[in-house]
Amino acid sequence: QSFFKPIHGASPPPTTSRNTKISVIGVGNVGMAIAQTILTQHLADEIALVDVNADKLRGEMLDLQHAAAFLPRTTISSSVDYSVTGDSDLVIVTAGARQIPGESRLNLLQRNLALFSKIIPPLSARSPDAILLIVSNPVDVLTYVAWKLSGFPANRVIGSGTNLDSSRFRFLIADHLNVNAQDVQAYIMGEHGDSSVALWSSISVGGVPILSFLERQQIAYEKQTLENIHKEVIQGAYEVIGLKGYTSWAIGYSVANLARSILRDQHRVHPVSVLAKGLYGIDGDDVFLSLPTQLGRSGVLGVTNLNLSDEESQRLQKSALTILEVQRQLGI
Ligand code: 6V0
Repeated sequence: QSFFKPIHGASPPPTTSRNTKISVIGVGNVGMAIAQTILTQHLADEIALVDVNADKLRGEMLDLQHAAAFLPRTTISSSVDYSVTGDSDLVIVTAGARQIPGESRLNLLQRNLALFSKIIPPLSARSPDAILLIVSNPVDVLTYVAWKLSGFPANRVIGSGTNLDSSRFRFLIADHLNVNAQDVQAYIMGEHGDSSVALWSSISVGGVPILSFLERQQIAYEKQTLENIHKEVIQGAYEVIGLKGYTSWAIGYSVANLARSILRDQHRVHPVSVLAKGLYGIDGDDVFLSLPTQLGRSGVLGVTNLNLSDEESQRLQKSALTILEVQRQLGI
C-alpha cells in the first residue's frame, strides 16, 4: 500500500496475522439480521456470506459494505461458491427451504435435509476447525443432521435452540414483574418448538428464587398464570410471523450473543441445542436438544447440572422423544 509511507526502520507487517472470520449461510431475513448485529457489535474481522440467490446475495453484500463509514472495519465478502467461507472460525447456517402452502412439516424437513447434504460437506471441508452454529428449522433435528454430515466432534456443532425462547421468556417475566430482563435468570429447555420445557423451579430475579419468594410473601399465583407465560413464549414466533411474515431482530441478537460467547471465550451459560445423550436422564439414541450449556472458544465446554423438578424432568424426556420420533420418520 503506497498511501502511507513507512516510518524509518519499521519492521515488515507480520505474515501470520489471525483474523476472526464468521460465515453466514443464507442471506434471508434471519441471516441478514445476524450479519448486521455481528457487524455493529464488531464480533468479526471478516464476514463471508453465501446464498443460492446470486443477485440477492450481491445486493445484501453491497448494502452492508456501503455502511462501512459508520461501522468498525470489517471485510465483507460473498459468493455462491463455498470457497469464500474458507478458514472460518464460526459458520452460522440459516439457509432453509420455505414451507409451500399445503406442504406437510415432514416433507419440508425432507427438503431441508437434502439442502443440508449439499451445504454441510463443503462447509466442513473448507473450515475443518470451525464451530458450526445451526439456526435453520427444525433446529434440533437439523443440528443433529449437521453433526452427522460434518463429522465434527459434538462440542463443535451447536443449534441456536431455545436461546431465543429463553429470551422471550425472560422478557415476559420481566414485563410481568416490572424488572430488567437482564436480571431475570430463566431457562426454556428441550425442543425449540411446541414441546419446549419452562424451568419454573430455577427462575430467579436479582438472585432471588422467584417461586419461593412468591410463596414467602404469600402472593397467590396460579399455576395457570405460569403456564400461560410459557404458552405465550411458544406462540411468540407464530404471532410475529403472522404479523410481519418472519422473525428477524430477536434471533439476530440472540445468535450474535452466542457468537460473542464462543469467539471471545466467555464461558457463559446459554440454553442451546447440544448432543444430550447421557444427560438429564436422556439415554438411548443420539438427540440434540437445548440444555443450559457453557460456551467458549472450543464450542461446548460443558452442560450445567440443574436441579429439575420431577415434572420438568419428565417433560424434558418427552421433548427428547418428540424430536427422536421425527428423526426416525426421516430415517436418519
Ligand atoms: P428466508 O428469508 O427464506 O431465507 C432463507 C435463505 O436461504 C434464502 O435467501 C435462500 O435463498 C437461502 N437458501 C436456500 N437454499 C440455499 C442453499 N442451498 N444454499 C445457500 N442458501 C440457500 O428465511 P428466514 O431467513 O426467515 O429463515 C431462515 C431459517 O431460520 C428458517 O429455517 C427459519 O425457520 C429459521 N429460524 C430459526 C429460528 C431459531 O430460533 N432457530 C428463528 C427464526 C427463524
